[in-house]
Amino acid sequence: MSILNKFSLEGKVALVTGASYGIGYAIASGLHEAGAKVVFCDIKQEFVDKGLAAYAADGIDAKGYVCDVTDEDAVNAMVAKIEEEVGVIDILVNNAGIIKRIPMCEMSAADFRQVIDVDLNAPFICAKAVIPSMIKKGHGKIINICSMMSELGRETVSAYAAAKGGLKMLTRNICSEYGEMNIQCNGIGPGYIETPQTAPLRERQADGSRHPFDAFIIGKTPAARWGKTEDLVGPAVFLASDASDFVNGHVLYVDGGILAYIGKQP
Ligand code: NAP
Ligand code: GCO
Repeated sequence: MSILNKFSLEGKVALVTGASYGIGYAIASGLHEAGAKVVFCDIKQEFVDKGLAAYAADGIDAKGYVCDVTDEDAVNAMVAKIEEEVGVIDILVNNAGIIKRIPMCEMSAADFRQVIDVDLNAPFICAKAVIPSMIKKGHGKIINICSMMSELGRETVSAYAAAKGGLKMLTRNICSEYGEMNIQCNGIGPGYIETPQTAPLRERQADGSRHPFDAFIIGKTPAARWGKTEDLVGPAVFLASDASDFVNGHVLYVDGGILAYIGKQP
């Protein structure tokens, strides 16, 4: 097989969670361009409809399902429906995620649990739902969308950091348990990416100047810019394809160099 063919996703079925817009949308579009049949889910019908319209406008024949990824019965029902309507899922991208930026001592246990539920429990639920069919088929790729917060902490994101650190370890554990069955589970750790999730950190000040966090991130990133969702597409196609068949339990940080850098000298 030629090296370029190893990157092809022709004939594969890919499920990307929370992919009506943002990082999930870009990754799903890239997997489609590499040949995969794309299926996505979102928690609200309104967003599934918007997602379907956006994919159609980009010439992508995607299938969308309403599903709360924290609800195990709903996830199992969706996976069964996808297998029946589209085929066995070859590639799962656990992308759906939320963040609550609240100082830890002001955060309720209910808020903390909700972040853990969406960002950590849901990837477990979705992976568990697809692995049995992957084993029967003889291969599978699971990509968990991790974060800088899988490695680093910062004020106000205790629940998110706990969940994304846990997701890095869930990634290694899925690799450990199912590597022998030819399932590769890897993570992508995006740096700071321009999406609605990070919009509050980039809001312009009343005088038109940059948000202090925006300036801080540019100073912390050797690439000196925020990431674009397209920056994540090449790494996702690589980890979804046969080209990465001996890469397992790894988190590929796509961060413009943040984790390598101490930050700009004042
Ligand atoms: P986003 O713009 O907020 O999109 C997240 C998506 O997940 C939305 O479509 C959202 O749907 C969906 N979702 C949330 N809860 C869900 C649930 N229970 N069931 C199904 N879908 C659900 O976020 P993003 O910035 O694209 O981030 C995508 C992933 O990358 C997340 O895991 C995030 O933590 C991670 N990440 C982001 C960055 C960044 O800088 N943006 C960096 C590192 C990692 P609704 O809108 O309908 O709620
Ligand atoms: C924050 C951000 C981050 C990013 C991302 C970094 O408030 O610090 O939202 O958590 O979204 O996950 O990789």
